[in-house]
Amino acid sequence: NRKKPKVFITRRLPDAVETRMRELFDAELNIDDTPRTQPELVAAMRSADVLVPTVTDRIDAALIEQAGEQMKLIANFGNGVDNIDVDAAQRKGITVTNTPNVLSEDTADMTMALILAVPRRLVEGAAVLVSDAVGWNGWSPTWMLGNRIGGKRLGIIGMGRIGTAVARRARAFGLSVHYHNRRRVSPDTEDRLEATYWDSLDQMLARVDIVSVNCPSTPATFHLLSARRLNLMKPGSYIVNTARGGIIDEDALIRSLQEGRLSGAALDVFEHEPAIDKRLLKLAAQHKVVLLPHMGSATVEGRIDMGDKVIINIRTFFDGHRPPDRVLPLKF
Ligand code: 8YV
Repeated sequence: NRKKPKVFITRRLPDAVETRMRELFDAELNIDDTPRTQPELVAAMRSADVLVPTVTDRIDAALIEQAGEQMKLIANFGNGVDNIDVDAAQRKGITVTNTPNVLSEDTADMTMALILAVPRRLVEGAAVLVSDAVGWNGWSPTWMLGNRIGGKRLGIIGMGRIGTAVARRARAFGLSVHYHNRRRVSPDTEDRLEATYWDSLDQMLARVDIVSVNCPSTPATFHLLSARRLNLMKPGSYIVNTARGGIIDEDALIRSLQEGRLSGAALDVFEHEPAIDKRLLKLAAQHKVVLLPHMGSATVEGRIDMGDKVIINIRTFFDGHRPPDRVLPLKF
């Protein structure tokens, strides 16, 4: 009977996941869900065998350096690993895993909702009926007109699992799919999605009507949508971001929106999350942007699936095998 691994979980997880974690591991939960402080994380790195962080925990090189001998695995509860210094972990002999696949469809659903949100004035329309304060005088042929989605060109940045799921949905809505990616996807996938590959992001940006950001946040994608690139976009075009805030130069985006060069944006993620730039709130009040508080993958089913993945990664690792969702340091 082996000793159960000591697993330190930084945030509250769904009940079913926590119950299973407690059965299988010597699990330290975070019942009141207050984000762990840096000293608490240091203590965990020094005493636990496994750390289960989320997007809200910064697991940087300085923290990883302080890990004790027994710390073997950082099993991220999340797909994106931009919160973890994977290189530093590898140097220290610590394995890193994430939770891919299980959240792609939910994130793509939310991306599709955001693709529709500004052009079809979804939030603006709903706001009319949210209280008696605004009031509705009734339908008219020119009431609340938005813009048609069908027939427009969608440019997807990052054609991985989530990008592909977005492309499938977009096709069903009559959008044509264009994409930019480090690598071209297989000819089969391109055929299935009737997707056009752009080796040059600059050229794609100049030709599409809607841009959807679906790539990981890495040093190479930081401010990928820079002021210069935002300027290349067609006047009146529209940006959706369900990936990470820092991929877009948020200050430059705000200026383009204020100056009316871009017609709108729908953002689920922000550069300085959870702080939101006040200028974005003002643009939201004017219905030029729709803002969501990082909800892309937030479904009950998805969170349980993510928890199951974390558990499988931990169990496989302690059974002496390579965990299914091992993350390797990025190569450029
Ligand atoms: C979660 C996400 O909100 O997985 C990701 O990369 O952004 C979302 O699924 C969060 O990361 C959970 O840690």
